[in-house]
Amino acid sequence: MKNTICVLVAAASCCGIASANQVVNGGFQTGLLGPSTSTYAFDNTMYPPATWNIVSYDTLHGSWQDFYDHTYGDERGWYMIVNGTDQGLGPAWAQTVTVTANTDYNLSGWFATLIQLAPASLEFRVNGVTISPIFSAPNNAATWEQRSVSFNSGNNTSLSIEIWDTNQVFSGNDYAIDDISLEAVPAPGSLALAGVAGLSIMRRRRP
Ligand SMILES: [Ca+2]
Repeated sequence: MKNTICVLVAAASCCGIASANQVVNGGFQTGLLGPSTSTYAFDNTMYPPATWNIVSYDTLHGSWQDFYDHTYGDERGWYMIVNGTDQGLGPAWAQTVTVTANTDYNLSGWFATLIQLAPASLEFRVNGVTISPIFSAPNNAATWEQRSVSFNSGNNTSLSIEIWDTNQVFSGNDYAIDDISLEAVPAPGSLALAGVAGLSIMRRRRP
């Protein structure tokens, strides 16, 4: 039994399955949105609602605070800024990712508020279906905070993972996103290991 456990641990660690982020350019370090998409409009002023841009420090809008990204916290970093929608629309951010079927995943992102006024009410969704309670962007401006949710991939091998804004407030409701991550948890090797460990405990309990 011990030999079996060792093999499973080695297999999990050698392949790096546990730590692979399925989101491409989730830190926006290309300076571009792609391959992610948004149903909002790209805008260089950021004054209209339902707009986005990718910035390094200057958040463009005259009333918003300027600050560095979450990835580096200095001039090397890039992040997405969003002027929240006041009319519904689809996801502010979305990306279609490859997943393993029937696997638990943790979806997370770092969020900041651009102006301390009506913080955005956000949701994580998969294929348009809500998988998280509504969560608020940080109350204070220019402070990065992580939000996350876990879900099971079901029968899917490809999913659209999405961030939706449900606030629909015109004034305020402006936020930033960085370092979006989708990782399998626990690793397939750990799941098998837990199964083996459970079997071992059951056997010990038998008289
Ligand atoms: Ca970044």
